[in-house]
Amino acid sequence: MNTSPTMTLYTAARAPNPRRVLVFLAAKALDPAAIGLNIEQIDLNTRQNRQESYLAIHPLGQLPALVTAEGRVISDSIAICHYLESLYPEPSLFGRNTDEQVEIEQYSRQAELEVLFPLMYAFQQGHEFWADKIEQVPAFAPVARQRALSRFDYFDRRLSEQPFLAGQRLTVADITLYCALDFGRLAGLRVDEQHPALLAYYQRLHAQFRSIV
Ligand SMILES: N[C@@H](CCC(=O)N[C@@H](CS)C(=O)NCC(=O)O)C(=O)O
Repeated sequence: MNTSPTMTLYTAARAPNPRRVLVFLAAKALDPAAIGLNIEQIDLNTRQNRQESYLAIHPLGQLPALVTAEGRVISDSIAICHYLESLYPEPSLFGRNTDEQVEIEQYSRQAELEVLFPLMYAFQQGHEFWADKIEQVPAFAPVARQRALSRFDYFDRRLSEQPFLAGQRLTVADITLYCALDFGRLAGLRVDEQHPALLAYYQRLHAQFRSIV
């Protein structure tokens, strides 16, 4: 067992994109310490992500970022997940063949673009956490929330047909949708009984991943 950290993952508590990586690790049953992965918390509240020391790692000042054992910086959550999948291929969360990969990519992008990103905008534009950090346009928050909500019917239908977005097993697409739905609690949009299959799916994944923040 490797016990000395060789990689560093920069993360921020409760932020959905770094959480995607942490949930990805958990879904692969990878213990960060056991694989030599050091987890470093960056405080978004004190704008630690905008300090020179962090900007030297990720020039956009975003979380997550991974510094590999070779010193390479990977500065996007899904790119980091791809890298981790290359190191630890099983269970495959990106798909084992072209058919699976295409299906997973489609639902990953839809979960990200149609639910996660609108909820991130709703949070940034409407939540007091961001009030002293960016110039907010609060009227945009409900518009963005409505955009995410308008996609729930689509995902609810899909999940009434099978347990996971891309079929019978959990993939990276589910990790994105779960992290988005859970982040909805902060962004002011909760999935409820109007979308029973989506709600049951969220509760199932939440039971598994609620402690990963
Ligand atoms: N596409 C990027 C988005 C990263 C992102 O927007 N991260 C947020 C946290 S969830 C962040 O760092 N926000 C702080 C800021 O932009 O100042 C990824 O998935 O890694």
